[in-house]
Amino acid sequence: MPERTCLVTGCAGFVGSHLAERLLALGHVVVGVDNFFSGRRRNMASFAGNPDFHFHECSITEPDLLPRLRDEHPNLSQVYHLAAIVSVPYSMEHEQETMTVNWEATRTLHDQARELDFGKFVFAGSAAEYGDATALPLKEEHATDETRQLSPYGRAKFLSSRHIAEGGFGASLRCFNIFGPRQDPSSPYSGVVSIFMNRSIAHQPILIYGDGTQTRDFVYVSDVVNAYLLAAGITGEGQLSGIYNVARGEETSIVGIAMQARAIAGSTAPIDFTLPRPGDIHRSLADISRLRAHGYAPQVEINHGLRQTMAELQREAEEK
Ligand code: UD2
Repeated sequence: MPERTCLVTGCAGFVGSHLAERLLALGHVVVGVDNFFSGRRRNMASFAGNPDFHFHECSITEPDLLPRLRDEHPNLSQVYHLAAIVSVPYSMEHEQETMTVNWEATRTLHDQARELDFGKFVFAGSAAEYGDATALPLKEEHATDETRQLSPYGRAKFLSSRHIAEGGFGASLRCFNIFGPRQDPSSPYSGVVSIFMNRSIAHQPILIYGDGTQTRDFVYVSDVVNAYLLAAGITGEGQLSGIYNVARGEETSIVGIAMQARAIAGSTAPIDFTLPRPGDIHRSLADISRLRAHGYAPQVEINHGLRQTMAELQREAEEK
């Protein structure tokens, strides 16, 4: 079954590891690539020993990566491209490196996939592509050439999504605030959910930047994996083409997340407030009707997702 061999770049990352795990569970052969820049080996623990999983520790900037992998895995015919420099603040300080990894390598992979007649290409876009666009809910067409992206990260993701859409081959998934197990809570730039959960488990105070009324459109990682499968045509009606928002289509305030995290962990530690984080947007909300029209429906409520995340963090804490 030649069409069942997939490349997942960033397979040791937060979302990439969940996607690889699901593809394997569905009977696919997965060729995984990661250079552990931000990915973690332990994210792959549940599938690293699976005989259908073939791991390559290398960078996506390797010029002939796809032809080399195709030589080694002749049935390789699908690409899920998630590997990237994922930190926005890091991208501000390393602009050239971010453009090389997040934009130029994406363009090369996409062009090579087309030249090699791959059947599917799905890319991890980002809400950061909307930059300073303020009209809510955000629709895919709100990110244009005139949009001012606020970071090299956002710019590189925008250029990549546009390249894929204009090429008419494959889909870019513009994911909003993803949360769930395996999101690294240990860096100051980690997602807010993993930070709040981690602190609540440890009965430590939560620190909110600003007054906590800022909102985000949070989406649980398994719903994001569902979106990848839909975009690739593994579920639904066939490979999608173009750009699609992936979110729940709901706003949740940061103080709301803090309260839920404390309640789920049984923490009585205080919530502290400090100055807003420079460059923070106040509200974020996606219009997800374009993907909904293809059958996408987010399944996991925020509170349930928070409980799942908490359970996993507690398991990890007990293992240490
Ligand atoms: C998200 C993405 C980022 C980029 C950006 C584009 C994540 C982790 N980051 O940044 O990569 O795509 O969207 O818009 O998905 N906060 C606190 N206390 C903390 C940590 C965060 O109050 O300890 C606040 C923070 O100031 C912000 C909100 O929580 O208002 C969400 O922060 P975030 O870093 O999780 O995500 P965001 O939306 O800023």
